[in-house]
Amino acid sequence: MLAPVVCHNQLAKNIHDTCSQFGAAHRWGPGENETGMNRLALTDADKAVRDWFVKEAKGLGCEVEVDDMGNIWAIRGGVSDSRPTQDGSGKRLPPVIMGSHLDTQPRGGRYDGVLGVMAGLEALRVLKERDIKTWRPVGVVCWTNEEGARFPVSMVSSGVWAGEIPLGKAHSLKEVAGQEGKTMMEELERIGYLGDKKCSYEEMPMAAHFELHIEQGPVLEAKGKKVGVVRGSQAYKWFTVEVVGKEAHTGTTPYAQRADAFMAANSMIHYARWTGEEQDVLVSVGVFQVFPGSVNTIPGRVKFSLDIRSSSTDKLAQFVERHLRPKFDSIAKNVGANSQPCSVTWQEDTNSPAQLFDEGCCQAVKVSALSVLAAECQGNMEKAVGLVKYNMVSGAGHDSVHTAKRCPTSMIFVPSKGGLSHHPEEFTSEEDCVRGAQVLLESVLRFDRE
Ligand code: HGY
Ligand code: MN
Ligand code: MN
Ligand code: MN
Repeated sequence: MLAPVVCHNQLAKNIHDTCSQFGAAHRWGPGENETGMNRLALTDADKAVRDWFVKEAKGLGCEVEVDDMGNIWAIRGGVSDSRPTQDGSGKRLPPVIMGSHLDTQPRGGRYDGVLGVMAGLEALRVLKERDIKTWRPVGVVCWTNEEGARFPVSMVSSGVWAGEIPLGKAHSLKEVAGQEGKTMMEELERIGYLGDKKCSYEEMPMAAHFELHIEQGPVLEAKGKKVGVVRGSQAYKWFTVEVVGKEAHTGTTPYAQRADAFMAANSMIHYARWTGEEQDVLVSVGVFQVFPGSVNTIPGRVKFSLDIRSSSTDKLAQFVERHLRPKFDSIAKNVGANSQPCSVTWQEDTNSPAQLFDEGCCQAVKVSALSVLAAECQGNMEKAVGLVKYNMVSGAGHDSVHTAKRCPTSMIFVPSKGGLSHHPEEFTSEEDCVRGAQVLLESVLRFDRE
């Protein structure tokens, strides 16, 4: 094993501390398990954990920079900093980065995103305490608003970094339906994380991006695997669909005269869900608004989110264009639910094509996972090989999806209990967390030594 062992209880403590101190434990129900994480992007809870992270990183001697999307870059210098780079540019070599996110879902779990950031911090601590010199600079980046739970474009900051999303569009993003409508820019300024560094791969290049993340699905646990080497992620799109009908009195308006926006939307969603299953496309509605929202007024307007996912980018696009859009139009025009026509409009919020990760980085993760597991299995390579799941494709989106467009990238998965995530009972054992952190550090050192 290349890397010194990551300290078990320090990592466990950091995860516990950041979860118990910053945006945690909102009790929603009677049971102990009804607590969860509520650390939405750019809220006070997010600010608090960011401030904690910056203090910790500075305490480890890192240079800490914030860019104009609020991403926090904590960098530990490398030997090459003091040498003129090969191309004579005199510029420092781009850092090898361990990245993930600190923001959560409204009732999120304790590991989604924060594990990758805490493990990165722990890796930097180990390098410092053992005085291990890396050739390249090595660092951790905390990406802003990965979840998209507050501002409706997920992975937005890594998307700006990769040049996929214009900065202006990201800054002007308003909170999702039902919140106060603040923009990202306003909230970045309010919490003091509107940095002056330009968030772009040209200004802030990375040599590589490794992300440790919980699997958030059932595969590793079901197959008895301890580490997943992630080869890529599936495609997904988010839309906001608006249906406009006509408000009217519920007691006096015959069906023949109704343009009921809710009933039209209901038929659309029902169609999308069942056709999705036929076409092996995942369809979910997480946000649903009815206007004016009165018991005795027929809804004149409805807005709902569509989260659509498929292993194939083309299949997802065809599903939307050939199935959903025409069917939604015909439903709106009064097929089924109404006798009077409604109108339907679509707004595309997130568009994330299926993305493959870098072969070299995946190899570094694979060899590192085997090295860590072989040490655990007292050198029994056969056993170690059986504990790794190779070539996993992530069902969830991650910032690595965007970084992979601009630098070598790979991800490391550790098991999720019951495959559950985006839920207060999301759980990954300390042992699995530490093992993942160890593989992360090994992967970075292997890449650095290439
Ligand atoms: O939506 C996702 O897959 C991720 O949690 N942002
Ligand atoms: Mn995540
Ligand atoms: Mn998530
Ligand atoms: Mn009345």
